[in-house]
Formats: sequence, C-alpha cells, structure tokens
Amino acid sequence: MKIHYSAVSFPRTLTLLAVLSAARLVSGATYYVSTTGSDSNSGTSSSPFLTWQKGINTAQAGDTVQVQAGTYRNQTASFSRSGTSTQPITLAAASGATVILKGSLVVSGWVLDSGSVYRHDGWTSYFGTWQSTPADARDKARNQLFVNGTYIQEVATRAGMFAGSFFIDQTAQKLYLWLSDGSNPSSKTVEADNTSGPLLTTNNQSYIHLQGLQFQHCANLPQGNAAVRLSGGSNCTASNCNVQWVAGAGFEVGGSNQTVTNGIFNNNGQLGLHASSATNCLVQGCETSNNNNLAGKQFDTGWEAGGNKFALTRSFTVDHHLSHDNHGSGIWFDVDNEGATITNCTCYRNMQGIHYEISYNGLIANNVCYSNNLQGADINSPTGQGIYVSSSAGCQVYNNTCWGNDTRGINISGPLRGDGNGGNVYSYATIAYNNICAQNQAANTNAKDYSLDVSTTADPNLNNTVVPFSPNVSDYNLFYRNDTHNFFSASGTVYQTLGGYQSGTGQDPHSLWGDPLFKSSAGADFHITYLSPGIDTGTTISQVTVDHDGVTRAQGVGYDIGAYEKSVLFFQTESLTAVQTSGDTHRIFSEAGLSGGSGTILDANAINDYVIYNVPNVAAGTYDVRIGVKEFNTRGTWQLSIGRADNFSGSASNVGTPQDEYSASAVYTEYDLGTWTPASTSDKWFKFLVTAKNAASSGYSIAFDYIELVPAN
Ligand SMILES: [Ca+2]
Ligand SMILES: [Ca+2]
Repeated sequence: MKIHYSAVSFPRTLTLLAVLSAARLVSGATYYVSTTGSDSNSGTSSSPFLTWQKGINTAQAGDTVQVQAGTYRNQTASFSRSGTSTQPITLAAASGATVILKGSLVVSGWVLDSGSVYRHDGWTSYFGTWQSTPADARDKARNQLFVNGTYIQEVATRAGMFAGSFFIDQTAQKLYLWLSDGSNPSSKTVEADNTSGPLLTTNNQSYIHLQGLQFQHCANLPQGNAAVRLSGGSNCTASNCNVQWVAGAGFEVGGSNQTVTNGIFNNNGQLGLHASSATNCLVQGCETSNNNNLAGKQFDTGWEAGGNKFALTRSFTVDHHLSHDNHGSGIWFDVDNEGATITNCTCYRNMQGIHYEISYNGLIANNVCYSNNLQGADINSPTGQGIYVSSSAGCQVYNNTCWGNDTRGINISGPLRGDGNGGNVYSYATIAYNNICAQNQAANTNAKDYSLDVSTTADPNLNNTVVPFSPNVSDYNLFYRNDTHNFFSASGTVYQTLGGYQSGTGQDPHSLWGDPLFKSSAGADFHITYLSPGIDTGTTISQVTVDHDGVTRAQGVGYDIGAYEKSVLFFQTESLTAVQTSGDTHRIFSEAGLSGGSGTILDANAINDYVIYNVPNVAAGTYDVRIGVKEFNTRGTWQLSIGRADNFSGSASNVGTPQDEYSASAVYTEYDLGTWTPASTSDKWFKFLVTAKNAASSGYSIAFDYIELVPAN
C-alpha cells in the first residue's frame, strides 16, 4: 500500500514559513499600485502605477508589488515571469489595507422603462445564454449584477422579469433591472460584471506569493475556469486571499507544491475551490461556504459543484478547512486522486460532509461532519452523509466525529468503477478506527448510520496497480442512537445492534455502543465530556498525533475516540512519591503491559496495610477518577480515600467502592471509581487501604499503573 500521510500539514507549514522568512531576507525593489496611479508613472510610492498588470510586468525576481487600499476595476492580471526559491515575486496588499479587484463596473444612468423596471442603455457586456444547445450541466447564466452588494437573479427574457431580477438584451445592448422594492436603482450602487476573467492568474509561473488580496464579481465559466488561479508552475502561495461572488469556481489550485492558506472562497456560483492534476499542494485554514447557492445558477451537484472539487491530484492536503451550507459536497475528491490528506476539517449543512470518490489512499482524520443534509436529493440516495468514502481503496478513516447527518454518519462502500486512469477500483483496503458515528438518520430512518463493505475476496475485474486488495477493516469506533433503528449495513446486510453486527461480520470487535456525551450537540460542540465512553478507548494511530484542536494525543492512558482528545491529569504511579506506607515493601516493577512500562506494588500481607501517594497540584473541580492496575492471583482488595496533603486525616473521604484486584492470571486494566470533587487546589494524598481479599487469592498485595483524573470542565 502506498502511504502518503507522512506529508502532513504542520511540517509543510513550517517549511512554508521558512521559505517566507528566507524571502524576507532578500531586499528586492518594491513597486506601488494605487487607484489614483498611472501606468506611465515610475511605480514608486509617490508615483504609483494604476494597474496590477503594470506592477507585475515591472517586477523582477525578488521584487514586491504593493497594492494600496481601494477597489480596482476594469483590469485583470497575469504573470509572465517566475520568481526563484530565494527570490520570489510578491503581489501583496499594503499592510492593513482592504484591496479588492472586481470584475464588474458600477452602472448608473438608469431611466424608467415601464412599471418598476429601469433600464440602462448601451450595456455591451454579455457572457452567456440562459440555455445552450445541447444543454448540459454547465449551461448557467454567467452575467452577474449586484445592488448594494446583494446578488440579483438574472432572467432569460424581458417578459420573464419579476421584482428582484435583471435581464440583458444582448442585441439591443440594454440592461433592465427591477428591484425587489420597486425603487429607482439610481440611488443604489449597482455593479454588473464586465469580464469573464481570469481576474488573476499565475499563468504557469513559479515562486509567486499573493498576499491579502480580495476578488469579487466575474462572469467566468465553471470548473478549471476559476476567477483566480494558481495555474501550473510550482511553489506559489496565496495567503489571506478571498474570492467571492463569481459565477463559476472561485479559486483554482494547479501545478505542484502550491500553498493556499487562510483564504475565504464563499458565495460563488459553482465552487469555492477547484483543483485538477495538482501535486503536493496544501490548502490550510481556508473556508468554502455558501457556494452553488446563487439563485438561477445552481449547477448539477452530481456533476461538480459545492464547496470544492479536487480531481486527479497527488498528495493534496486539505487541513483545518471549514465548509458549510454549500449546495453540493463540502469537501469532494473525485476521480483518481492518490494520497489526499483531509484533516481537522469541519463540514456541516452540505449535501455530503467529506466525499472521497473513485480514488486511493486518502487519510481522513480528525474531521467533524454534522448536519449534512439531502438538500432535496432522493431520500434513498447516498446523500446527506457525514463521510462518504465511495468506490475508493486504501483509505484511512481515523478519529472523525459524525453526528446528526440526514442519512449516514460514515459510509465506506461502493461498487467497481473506472478510475479515470485506465484502472478499476471499488471499496476495499480501507481502515476505519476511532470514529464516533452517532444520531444520524435525521431525515431517513431507512438509512444505516454506519455502512461498510465487508467483502473478503477480490473482484476479478479489479485491475488497478495502486492498491492491492485486502478487506476493509473497522474497529475501535463508538456508535450510538438513542432509539431503535437498523444501524449497520455490511455489504447490504442490515444489523440493528452492535453485537449482531460484530458477530455477523467479525468487524469492530473493540468498538463500543453508548452516548458519546458531547458538550453540546445542539450547539455543535462535539468535544466529549469527562464521563464519555470515548475517553481512552481508541487505539493508537501513528499518523494522528494531535486532535482537531491541536491537543497532543494521547492524553491519559490512551487515544480518545472522535475528533477531540480530552485533556486530563495523568500520573504514572512509578513517578509519584509514596509518602507513607504501612511499613510493607513498596517497589517499582517493569512490564511491557504497563503504561510507561512500569508500575508500583505494595507487598501488603494483611488487611489495613496501605500506601499513600502524593498527587501534586490538583485544581479544585470535579473529576472522574480512574486507576490503572495490574490484577493477579496474589492480589487483595483496596479502598481509595483522598484528602489534602496538608491535612489528610482531617479531610480524607472514600472515593468509589472497594476494588478487588484478584484475577487468576495477569490482567492490565482500569477501574473507574466515579466522580470526586476537591474544593481547593492543592497537593492531594491518595490512600489505597487493603480492606479484604478474594477467597481465591493467595495474598493481599496491591499493584498500580497510573492515576488518571478526567476533569469535568
Ligand atoms: Ca485519552
Ligand atoms: Ca505506569
């Protein structure tokens, strides 16, 4: 199996920062662009250029073009020169300045046509028919008009106008506008598109940095015809750049080793982001929301529309991405992607949260996908799902949280399909560990919250060379519904209970059924709380070293299930000070089965023998108290009491019930003693007092591994 996940995002970020830092050491020239400038100027701060293009044309490797605050129109920009690794070319907004390039003009000179319809004569910009022949999914109106920033719907005929619409008579060069309140548009700011873009493209050049630039309004076509493009080339960056309210796709990521950070690509006609045949690129900290929602422009969601779409990529990373309220998928990799990484993302109210389709070796981890919905799709369609890994092989689906989606939380399935690259692929060789799948089927109680293809034999028509066959494997997950429904689908066989599914398939032997106890599912806060069954019950995943928030995994003795790791107080008993004993030998012992490789034993030989550990600096609050132990056939039964270190006898009280450590053979396990609420912050003494022994036990010794305190807050 090809493994691509070593190219995780944070090292990439560090690399990027290193590159930017190195770039700052180069003192190239700075050229200035201003809305009050002129391209016959010299480009100095006192004699700035007017167009971005003039600045770009003037800049050599190592130079910076600084764009002053303002709204720029009637221009587009395309690079014709590359920077170098040590001398990139930078196009940046001036520090703190709002810089917007708009592919629209302000339209004035309105005359009353009839009724409440006003007319602008002599309008020559027209970008597409309402419906071409033959019709296909891309046939959407491309003209755009905004009134005081609000999108207005285009209609195909003058007679078809309604309040809140516009119409362009291409032949007569007339622009008609009927405002929703019937008023005269002369008192409003009316903007209409006058270009199909691209507004800006790197045009196959490399080592170009775009910083802090905003783009709006463009009558562009969909897919790769994005309004703004890192097009071909390599090692370009776009940081804090926004593209909104364009007719097709907002931003294109092409080429290799490109990086897009902290961008907003919302409210676009087709897609926020598009990428095709891009290699080793990173999209991090960006947002794609409310795309494909423009009235009259909603593209076919089964074809290509929504938050984004990535095709034919290699090692493409989407990290810390927010994608919501798109008409279409939130994050969609479709056709012959290899080794994509989708981590720490949040996707809600899309048609799918994350969709990885006809592709290979995706790492999908630490994502939160909730309330994704059918949006009018057939109720029995594979739509309205949290995570959908469809007809893809070799994926790793780890530590995701999927809640309240319309049909399924997680669906790993799909038949043999052509991969667009001469091969066939279907659902196999995918591993799903440490996921929470809870309270889905919000709209369709005939769906199954968790769907997994469980074929154990290779399809004879499987012919790709990317991922050899092995069965899908699922385990260490946490499942839950608060009512009774068919929950699991395993290659179409339906199970209502976890037990039935486990015995029927052999899958998920360590998985759990129980309320994840989120902080607030209604408030979309899916951190698990201190009594959650997901705490410490996941398995260690070497590729997932932090949680959705960046908290180091594992906290405490093990990985938590779901996208969040609960912070805990964790003490290895072998590292604690035994401040008092009953005089019996207290010793450290080492065995591979113990957390940290070691534990402690009190060689007790009678009732009332004890050991007291000092647990330092425990804050006031409520905790779930968990004690790691090693059971054996020589063990006694103990009672825990906890008090303040400075006044133990005056403050100690029992926590939990007596615990019998006897077992016929060695067992490393954990006792959950329930809650404890210290009133003050101080060192605490934990006293383990031998109170009895099991009749089968040959002794009274007691053995400890760790103390874990899980805070309620
Ligand atoms: Ca943990
Ligand atoms: Ca230990």
